[in-house]
Amino acid sequence: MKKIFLLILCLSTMYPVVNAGRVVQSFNDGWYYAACDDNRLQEVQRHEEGWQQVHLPHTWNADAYSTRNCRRASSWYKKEFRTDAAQMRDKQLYLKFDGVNSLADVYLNGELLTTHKGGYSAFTVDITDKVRTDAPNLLMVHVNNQNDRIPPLSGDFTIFGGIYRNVWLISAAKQHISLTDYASTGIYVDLPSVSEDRAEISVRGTLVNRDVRRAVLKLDVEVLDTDGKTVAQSLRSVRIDADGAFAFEERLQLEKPQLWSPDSPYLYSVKVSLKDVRDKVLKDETRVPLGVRWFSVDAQEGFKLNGEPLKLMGACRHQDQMPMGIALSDEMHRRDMQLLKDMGVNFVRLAHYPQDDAVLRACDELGMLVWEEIPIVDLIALGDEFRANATSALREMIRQHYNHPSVIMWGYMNEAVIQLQYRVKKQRLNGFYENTLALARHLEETLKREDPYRLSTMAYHGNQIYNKIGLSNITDISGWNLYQGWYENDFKSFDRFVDEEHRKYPHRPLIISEFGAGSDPRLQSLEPQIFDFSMQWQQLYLEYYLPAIMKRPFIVGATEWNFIDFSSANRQEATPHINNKGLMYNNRRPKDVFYYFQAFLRKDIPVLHIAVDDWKHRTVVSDGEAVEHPVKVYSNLDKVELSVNGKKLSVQGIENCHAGWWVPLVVGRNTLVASGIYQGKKVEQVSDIFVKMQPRHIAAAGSGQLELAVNVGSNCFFTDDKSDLCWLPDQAYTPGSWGYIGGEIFRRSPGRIGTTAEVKDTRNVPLLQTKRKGIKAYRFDLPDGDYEVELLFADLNARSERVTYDLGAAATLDNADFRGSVFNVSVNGRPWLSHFSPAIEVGGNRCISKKLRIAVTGGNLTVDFEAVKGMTFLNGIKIFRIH
Ligand code: GCB
Repeated sequence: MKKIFLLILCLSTMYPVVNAGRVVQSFNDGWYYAACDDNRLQEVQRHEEGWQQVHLPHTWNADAYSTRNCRRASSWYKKEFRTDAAQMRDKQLYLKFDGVNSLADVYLNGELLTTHKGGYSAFTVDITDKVRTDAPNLLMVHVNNQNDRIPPLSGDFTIFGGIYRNVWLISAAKQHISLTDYASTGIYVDLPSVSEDRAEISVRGTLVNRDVRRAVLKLDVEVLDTDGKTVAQSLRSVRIDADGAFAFEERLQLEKPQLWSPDSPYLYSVKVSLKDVRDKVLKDETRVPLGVRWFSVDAQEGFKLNGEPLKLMGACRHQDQMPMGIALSDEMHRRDMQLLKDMGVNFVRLAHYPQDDAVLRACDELGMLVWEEIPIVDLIALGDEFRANATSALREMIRQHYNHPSVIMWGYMNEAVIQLQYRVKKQRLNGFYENTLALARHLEETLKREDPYRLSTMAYHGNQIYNKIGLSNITDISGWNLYQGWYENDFKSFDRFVDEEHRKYPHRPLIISEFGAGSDPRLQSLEPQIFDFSMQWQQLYLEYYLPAIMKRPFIVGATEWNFIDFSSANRQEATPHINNKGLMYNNRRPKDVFYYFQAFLRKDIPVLHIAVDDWKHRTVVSDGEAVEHPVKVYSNLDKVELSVNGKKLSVQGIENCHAGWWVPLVVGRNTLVASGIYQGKKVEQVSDIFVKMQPRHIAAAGSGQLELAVNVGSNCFFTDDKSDLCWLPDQAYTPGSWGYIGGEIFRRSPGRIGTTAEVKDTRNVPLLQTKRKGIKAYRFDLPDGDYEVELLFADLNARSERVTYDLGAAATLDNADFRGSVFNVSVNGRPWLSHFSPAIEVGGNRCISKKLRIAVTGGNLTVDFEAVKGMTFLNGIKIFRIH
């Protein structure tokens, strides 16, 4: 034993394994950031002040979650670093930026080395000839997230600025695999012919020699299996001239390959290494993943992977997380893909831009098929510059993610003409359509030239314009973003739309690239309505869509919008700055409906979920009698039994992955147990809900504690998530109880309650977004005593700015433009607010609360409203018993 060890030691000193190959180091530490909107390097260099030390990844827009005015401007990053002469000997040095949003000028020691346009792909800079070895180097990066020539020009997501992905320092030997080919790996693996029996593998790439001498190298291309065993290999010598490049293509074969699929994501790797022929020194080596699979798409039969039909079912994914915006770590990206996989999807649309390589790598490993796209969203700019930037974004995406077997389709436009109707005069529309078409044709051509093996796609909004102008004729697959039953119409219009589309264009493969509905856990409803943001409407919507998609074989696949609640600084609605169509909250806590997807998509595990996580704390209205509340279970079992507080309710068959029970509830904790059988074994889930009782007939309820709040003009319970106070859905007054008298529900547009406009000065935005207009009175029949009554108002009609700058109520009232309301309010016949105008007092779309303490003697508390100008209205009312 000892002898063998000695021998190995001797051999290894005689023939040392020399590795002069590349070293890739993170370059994320020791940066400084300044929010300085000045693009002149010298000026900025002079500033000593205002620099803040940061660690990458970094964004300066973490405030996008709380304001629509987040910073779209320039900022600077700087970092000092040292290199010594020995380190640099025979080396090339590169910086690789994985993502800088949106424009980056990179300066080293005062010299501009490169400008990169586009915020969602990587770029590399060769700094070899510019680094100093005798003094510290100063790297400065000017970043701008506002540019009208770089896609996206528009879009429902925040354009977070910053160096928000990793930066790497790469040191390579003079002879190496190209690192500057659009920041790709420099290697492209194709499968020109592939079957279960044999895979023909082509490995292309470019080798560079940055030396002053000609190089003679051994190029070794190997295919390794998961155990690291070489299963195919090609070896050859190459000569590269001084300061030259060499393009190679090697062909290898694999017999009886293990195929890659969502169920069995077997990954080979392709290892490419370069050695000096004479001294055997390893000059460079890199590995890229290889998944052996083939796929096709057909308008009638849908998608096939490895010859087998596979319905593509998944979700779209934006990349932000509160509070770090889009500056996510690799672990967070991977976690998201794992969550998607856990939910059971086989397909993800990376919308609306190329995402971190960690995402793609995770998809390869987990077996998730990918649609990736560049960010041409809603609008395109005329002119060559936009076209050039879009083209390079496409080329970068394709080259950088070429070797990920998970990717099956590249996209390049989302709802490309949706903004034109608002922004462009009718007579100029055709010109814009022509321009969009020309760009699409150019990008399609570029895409196919770059990658003849993948499918092309784009997403349209549910409008015939794409068919009319011919945009839907260009790609291999048509993507439709369809929101029937959310933004418009009803669920059934979805069926009509897709059936009609398929009838008219039977040869076009069709994907539902988006479908979704918003939800806010503070809003719950026993009578959910379209666009009310209640959790229940989102559930109904998705419970309709999944089977409708599944039962149509011509629908190739579908991606729900969106996997997470995501940041969209300009969005208003119930949760301003957040698009809340997620199946998960932004912190990645699943909404109940996540489990509907899981039950629908997974058959390999039992799914049994009592859908009460989003509504754990309930307030029910009762005069002491037993109250039954709806409880739903999401499951993939055949039948499920539910019990509450130890009492069995019933066994119900599961249809469309859910069943519902009316559950008798008691005040306080209620323990629910769901159980069923999966593959002969019992499965069970336990959940609690907590109940508070609110009397219907307050007068008869005696003189106990009383706090009753009403979400006036709404069908929803609204729970203030900071105080847990529940504002009950509105109701008409009936004697002995409480409710409104007169008026009607306010609708900003027909069919939808309330408004989507943001209401300021409140955390409880949706409570203020609904109201009752033309209201005559609000009445509570209650025991005598001392009460506090609170009224909530927000004038949702007034033009806020003009009103706030008016100098006096009288002036405003006379102003013809003033659309706000003015009214008188009295309580139990006593005048309270005279000529009251919420808009004059605080401005339109702002919350104003009025409280009054009053002794009630006649058995009721009645608030009367009388219009002076415009209409009376009320958004919320609360009474609280003091004594
Ligand atoms: C769409 C867009 C997407 C939006 C989504 C929505 O059609 O493609 O970017 O976020 O609708 O939620 O309205």
